[in-house]
Amino acid sequence: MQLPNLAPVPELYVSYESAQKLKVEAASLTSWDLSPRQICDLELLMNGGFNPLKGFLSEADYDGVVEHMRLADGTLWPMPITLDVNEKFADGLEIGQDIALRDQEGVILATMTVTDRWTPNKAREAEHVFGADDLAHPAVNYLHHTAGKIYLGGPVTGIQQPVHYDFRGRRDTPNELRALFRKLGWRRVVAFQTRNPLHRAHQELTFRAAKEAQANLLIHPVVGMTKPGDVDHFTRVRCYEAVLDKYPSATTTMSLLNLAMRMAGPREAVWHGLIRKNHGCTHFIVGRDHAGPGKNSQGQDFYGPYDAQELFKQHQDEIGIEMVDFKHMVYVQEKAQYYPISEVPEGATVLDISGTELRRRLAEGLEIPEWFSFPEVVRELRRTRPPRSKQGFTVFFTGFSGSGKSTIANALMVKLMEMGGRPVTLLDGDIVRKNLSSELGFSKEHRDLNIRRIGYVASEITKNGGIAICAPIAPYATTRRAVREDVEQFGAFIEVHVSTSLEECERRDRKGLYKLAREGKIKEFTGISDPYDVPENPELRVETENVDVDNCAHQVILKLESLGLIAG
Ligand code: PPS
Repeated sequence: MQLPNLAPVPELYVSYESAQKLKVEAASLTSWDLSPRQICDLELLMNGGFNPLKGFLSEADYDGVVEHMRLADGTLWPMPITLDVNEKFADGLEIGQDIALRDQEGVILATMTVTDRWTPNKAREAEHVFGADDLAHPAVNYLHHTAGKIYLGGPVTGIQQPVHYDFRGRRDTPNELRALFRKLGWRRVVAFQTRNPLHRAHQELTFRAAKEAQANLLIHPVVGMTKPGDVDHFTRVRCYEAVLDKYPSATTTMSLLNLAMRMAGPREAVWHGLIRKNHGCTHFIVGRDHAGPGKNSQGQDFYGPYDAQELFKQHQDEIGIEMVDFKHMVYVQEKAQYYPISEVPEGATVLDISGTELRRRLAEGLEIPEWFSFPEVVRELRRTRPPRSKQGFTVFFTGFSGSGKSTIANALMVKLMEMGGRPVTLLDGDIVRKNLSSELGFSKEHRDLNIRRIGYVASEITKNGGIAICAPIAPYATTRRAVREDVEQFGAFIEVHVSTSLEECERRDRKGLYKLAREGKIKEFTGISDPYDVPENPELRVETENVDVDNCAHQVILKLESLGLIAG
């Protein structure tokens, strides 16, 4: 293996003076507001992390990458880095036109000359790049549901780096890291890629990798976009900082990488290798199931456990970085020490805690032993992931007007307030319509907007550890599902169908609205002249016809207890 050439990698930025000029000129160009993923990609394009790419892929490069992992000129590149846009934006463009690329606040980060515009075959991209056109794969799901229909390609001219307000001192461009290694005299550097908190086993394996490669160690965690559901990067970086103290500072450093991962297993490993090569590293740790996306829709792993290592090995020379294979480390009780699983002494007691088991212990507030992790790391994780009985959640009642939703929701609120511990907010249908949604009517579009607003507020409350109780009619299953997805990013979502029949609601007619609806004096009335999708799998269905309100609210409390959301 050659020693690294620590000369700078080419960047796509123009000089400071040219950037100031270009920024003014670019203000009058047609501009595209970049998505969070595109901002990550653009940052690594501009700073040389994706060297040798000079911009978003052209159609010929894209085809080569998708089919053979190679750009049109034959250079190895495994991941399509494409600028996806919507049809409306693409239709307004001419080939050869310059466009401005803006971040989400509207700051112009770069310009791009559009040389290519095409409609990609997304199923083919999914099959080739991710191994299957299966929506259980997060990047395939993104491809079909988030990415725009049209791709634009062309060279990029960098004006400024995306702004980061967090952990600024820990972020380095490839050239900054190269300069650091030069300055420190680090000739051999092994990079460790991670999207998870580091525990003792990781420390052991990185120690071993550095020793094996006779290299210094770069802990290089991804803080851009990782797998949905991962521990957020703020928490992780606080955890990494705690662990960094346990490494000898003369041999180890940490830098944050603003990469948007795709969880593409083998192809991703090759991509990660190229990126680390650009950051001046000579060695790269590739693990079992590297960048694995989990199970497919058939319940099987997308990739074999060693596919990534094999593909990496095949292309190692071309990548220009040497693979150090990740050893699965386990704790041997009798020796009070970590060993690679293949070297465990015979008959010894092996201890291990899987990611799933760790999440369970955190969720239930159970012990996490010192042999497994560092107390500082566990403390950080517990702060972010309190046990379920201290997390926020949303109870979402749905049912016909007059079904009893508001009455049960009120009773539930009072019971939860009696228990104390978490703030409770009631977002009742009528109250929301007086405040949040006062300008809305009852068309499908307006109802959807109303429910999405309720969902947004509920998800914020849930995120911040509170209890949101919602009680709208919410007649459409798709909208309820969207709200569930919003909330479940942060905590539990309990859908309660108040299943009072339409006949009973109409018989009660507490507000006299059914009569008016029958007479045609209120239009689009749910159940009479507007549809209601009965929830198929709510967490709970409550009957109100022969059951009193207190009992209905109690059923919800029991459900919450059984889910561990309130202490029994
Ligand atoms: S929705 O569909 O979820 O946005 O409805 P929601 O915000 O819960 O509002 C329902 C309350 O508004 C009154 N109302 C109507 N309901 C249904 N259809 C029509 N056309 C309508 N017009 C007014 C009704 O009193 C509902 O209150 P609840 O509390 O559900 O009885």
